[in-house]
Amino acid sequence: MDKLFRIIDANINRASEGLRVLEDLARFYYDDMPISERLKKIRHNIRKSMTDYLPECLAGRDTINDVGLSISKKNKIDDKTSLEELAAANFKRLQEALRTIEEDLRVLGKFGLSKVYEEYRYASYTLEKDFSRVNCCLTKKQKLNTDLYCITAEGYSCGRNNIEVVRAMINSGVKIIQYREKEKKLLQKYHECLNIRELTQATGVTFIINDDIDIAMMIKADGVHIGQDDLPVEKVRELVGPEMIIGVSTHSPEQAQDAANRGADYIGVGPIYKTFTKKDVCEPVGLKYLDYAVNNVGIPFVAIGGIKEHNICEVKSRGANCIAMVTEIVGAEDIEEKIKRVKQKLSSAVRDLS
Ligand code: TZP
Ligand code: MG
Repeated sequence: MDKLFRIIDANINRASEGLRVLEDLARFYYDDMPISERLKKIRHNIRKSMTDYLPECLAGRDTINDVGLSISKKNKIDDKTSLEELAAANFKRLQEALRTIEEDLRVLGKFGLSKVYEEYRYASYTLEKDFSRVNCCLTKKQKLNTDLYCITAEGYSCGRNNIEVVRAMINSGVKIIQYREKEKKLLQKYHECLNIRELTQATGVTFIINDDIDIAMMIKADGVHIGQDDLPVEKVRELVGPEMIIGVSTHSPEQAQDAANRGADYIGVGPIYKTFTKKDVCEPVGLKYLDYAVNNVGIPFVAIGGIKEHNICEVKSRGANCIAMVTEIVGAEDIEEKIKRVKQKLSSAVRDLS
């Protein structure tokens, strides 16, 4: 029976090591202390609950004579190519180890303690789900982390089609593109989006679709952008799932908080200045709402509306990290030159803290 303690000892170590890997990912990579603390608590409890049997565990330990040691050293399936894989493998390691402990304790007649380890295993399933949410949020934040957000509008593109315009945007290093077309038929929009998805996928550009949730899902866009009169954010989330970015246009602090509470990943803040590009848009909300967003909105936001090369520094220096433009880019004589100048202005603008 003491050999069972050898198994239990190995699995306590296995579970603790798996937890440590996950804990450090949560703490140092995802900057998520609550998840890291929950993992740490389980790690401590897994050891603490076995304190009474520590002598038996140590007596059973015999690493040098472990017949499986050379196999696990050579094992190639342990190679991980992504953090998702690393996390998944360590949660599996943890759950398998807990299951083994649980079963062996039962054979040893320690039913109460076995139940305790069963509880840890259940807790680990919930933690795995919460952990994947954190990973998903970071991935989305990284996809939104850029200074210039370009939006299509063929009617303002001086005879160029959306695909040509998108190519120019990508060539100039734009990292987020939104497809926005109010007049076209669904089928035509679908084909254009399919084409743009290929171009953006190949170049690592984030692709967001305005209004058409169905197209966004079909072509596996990175996100959808909706307005105040569209479906509620939480209902859109039910449709698109946790990984897709949801952006919401907002025009007031109340709308901003509402969108964030409902689970939007970012909001549009505007119109900052007068714009004629959007048909049913409200009067400019000006820099006041922008100031509010800079100081009070906990999710990423994009300043939009009437922003041009000549006023972009004003918006940037108020603290807007990401700025959206439609006509200034798509209507430029030379789109690539325009983006280059706008990007230079954005990188030279300094934050005005007065
Ligand atoms: N949402 C708020 S203002 C606006 C949208 C889509 C239009 C912005 O267009 P432009 O040409 O950059 O002023
Ligand atoms: Mg809309």
